[in-house]
Amino acid sequence: MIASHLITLFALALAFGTSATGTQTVTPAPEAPNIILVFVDDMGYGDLSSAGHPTIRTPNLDRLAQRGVRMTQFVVACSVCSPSRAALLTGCYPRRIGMHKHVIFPPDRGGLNPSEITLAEVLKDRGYATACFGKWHLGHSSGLLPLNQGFDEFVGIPYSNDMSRAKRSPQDNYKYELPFFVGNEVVEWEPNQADFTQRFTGETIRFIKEHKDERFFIYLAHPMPHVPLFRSKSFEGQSPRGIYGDVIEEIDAGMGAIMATLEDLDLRENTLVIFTSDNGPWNRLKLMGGSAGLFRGAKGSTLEGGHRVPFIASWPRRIPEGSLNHEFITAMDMLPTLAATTGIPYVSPHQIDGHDVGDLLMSKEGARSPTLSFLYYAARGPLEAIRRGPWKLHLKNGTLFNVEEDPSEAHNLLLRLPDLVDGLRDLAHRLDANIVSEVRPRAENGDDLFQPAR
Ligand SMILES: [Ca+2]
Repeated sequence: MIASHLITLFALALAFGTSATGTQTVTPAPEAPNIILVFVDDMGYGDLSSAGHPTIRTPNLDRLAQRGVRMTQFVVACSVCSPSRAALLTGCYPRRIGMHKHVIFPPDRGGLNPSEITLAEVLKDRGYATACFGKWHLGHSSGLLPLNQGFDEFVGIPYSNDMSRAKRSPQDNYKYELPFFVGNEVVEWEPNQADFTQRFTGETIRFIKEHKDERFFIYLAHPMPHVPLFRSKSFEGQSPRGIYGDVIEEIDAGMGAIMATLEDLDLRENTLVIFTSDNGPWNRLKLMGGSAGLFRGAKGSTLEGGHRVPFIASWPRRIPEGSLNHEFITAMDMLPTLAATTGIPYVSPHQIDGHDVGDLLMSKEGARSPTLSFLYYAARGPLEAIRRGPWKLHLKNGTLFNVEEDPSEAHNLLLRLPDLVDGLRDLAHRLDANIVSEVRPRAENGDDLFQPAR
């Protein structure tokens, strides 16, 4: 008995170490998967044919869902780009890490603090080759780019594709040009955006081929369908939904090419592919924006349409085919969940907000959401709503909805359940105060980039 304990302890001592980033260095289990995390920009819950869109065709994404699970109650942590991406990659509320105040613009010298631990750093410490292709939007000063946050490779743009002179009239006199990066170097200014979807799909396929004998993690953050919309010649005028449909169909075709590459290399069975979006559709832009389906609200709103986005996960070795799961999960769950797929749970050296939801993705009998309460922070930072179980209270106007019975947030129950409203309001302020009391600062400028957080 004692001897076996000693052997176990010795084995653990060999398996664990601590890296420069402060995460555990762990040798992944033999069955640890490759991971491809696709995070498209501003695509709505209703923009897939499998979600009921009548005129956008997404056969490849529909097939991906058939070979995996669709989570119908997945939310992002913020309804705009930078905070949403910060939460996905760190497992934290943007508020906790100082990334809650709207998106990063070209003159901004700050960004995600390098002292935060990203999903890429966690997986890199577990032996993965890591790459970020597409849009970053977590800081573009030196020291804040993907190569400083755990990625071995970065090919893409540092912020949104509309922070550019493309499609702006000369009268606009827009000051900033869009740079295109390879690693830490700008290799182009004002790149041809019509190439974007194919280019980032191509980089993904190249990286898979180059690292087929290792484990890899690819974060494919397509800049589309954020406006201005662009697609390559061969997709022009293809979709009855117009240019927005063309753009989604090109992303879908790219997913088909990536999946075919995995099949060809015999990697499909042990690659976990996740497809989701950073926030709801930009419906202010009318036909240039997508659809949130039956949800009310859109990008920039704490109504469900801003936070609830498509979520598909496929890993043939572990996720039963054709699964549909209604449990509540969040983008902050991705870091602990994906880390745990490597065989050993992730123990963060500092407070994070996400949970390991692997049992839900894998449809384990009786598995329930570990997220008891979720706070909805507005695009510019303030707390606006709370969800607990099926209940969602909007703090500003005091509206209360049961978002499982009433996903469209159409039937306000405020007057029928006043005690519940008071309880939820108290809880929201208590949880928020807790986070605020432990805030870790974002990086503010070049000089401070490498200073510790506290
Ligand atoms: Ca976005």
